Amino acid sequence: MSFIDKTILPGDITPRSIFENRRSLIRAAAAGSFGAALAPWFSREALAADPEKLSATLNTTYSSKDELTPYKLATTYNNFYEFGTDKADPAEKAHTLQTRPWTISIEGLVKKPVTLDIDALLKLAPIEERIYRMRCVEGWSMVIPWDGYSLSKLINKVEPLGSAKYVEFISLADRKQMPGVKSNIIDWPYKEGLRMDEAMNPLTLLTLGMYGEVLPKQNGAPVRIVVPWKYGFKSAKSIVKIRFTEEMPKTSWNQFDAREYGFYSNVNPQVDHPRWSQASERRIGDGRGAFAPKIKTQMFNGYADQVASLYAGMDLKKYY
Ligand SMILES: Nc1nc2c(c(=O)[nH]1)N[C@H]1C(S)=C(S)[C@@H](COP(=O)(O)O)O[C@H]1N2
Ligand SMILES: [Mo]
Repeated sequence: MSFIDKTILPGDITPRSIFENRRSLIRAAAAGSFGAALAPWFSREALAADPEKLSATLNTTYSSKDELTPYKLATTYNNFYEFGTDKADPAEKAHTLQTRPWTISIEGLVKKPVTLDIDALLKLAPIEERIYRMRCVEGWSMVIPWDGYSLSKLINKVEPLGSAKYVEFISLADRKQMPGVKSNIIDWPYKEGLRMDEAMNPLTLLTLGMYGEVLPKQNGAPVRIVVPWKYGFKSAKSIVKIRFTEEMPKTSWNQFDAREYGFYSNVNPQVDHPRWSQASERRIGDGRGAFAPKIKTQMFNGYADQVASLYAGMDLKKYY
């Protein structure tokens, strides 16, 4: 099982779940309201019984002016394979995730390895809100106000050694809390990684909340990474470990299929996924659901000014 079921024919670039959602969207359209098609758990109350507010200041320098994806869609249309492969699974099933107590250990090639608990992370630096465009490798995108601070602030505290060239992010994998971990679609735990300069880029966000509240479980509570110029799968959820390494770390999707999911995975409309084009995307929740027209995908997801220099001289067709 991949992000897109391999039974889809090469010419059919419609993500299966969008296709399946069409039925309910058609029903909603017929009923004249979106609300008519909502599942019982599709309510704010069911999603976050007591959402904890975060005080965050909007960072206008790094924020997109695009229209926000409605909270309900951003929290009910998710990829979080630890809770199943259907877009609706995480919102339905992630309630079993225990987000407190939670610690994250920072280890490997650093002078000051440390284990921090979630409250320490919340206090480590002032929380900013960043409105980022997020582009999934499957061809859909969202615009989400994330709350957190640059990962570089945490990295600087642990003082990486000169030999540290990469950073590895490791998600929780606990069968007792995460029903999807019983299946072996990928080699758990979910692992992702960045080159050191990518991890230090101010856009790379250590993320503790969204829409001014602590992260909902389905979005990777209590702490995740967000890397807006890369395909969504680089933004690992519910992380428990950050490791500094000399070698390029093996990542879950790259191990699953190296031809389809490279290490860099920068959003690039000129480099097609082996089974579909990446030239355009559908913005989830622009009011037209699955019928949203395709919009052109931008190089580095529109963040070229901030990140293109990281890849100067690299053949991005080779290093996809
Ligand atoms: N641990 C973990 N992190 C993950 C995933 C996952 O399955 N497991 N899915 C990725 C993918 S493919 C995307 S598009 C984003 C989705 O984040 P969102 O649900 O908050 O929008 O999370 C990424 N991080
Ligand atoms: Mo994704």
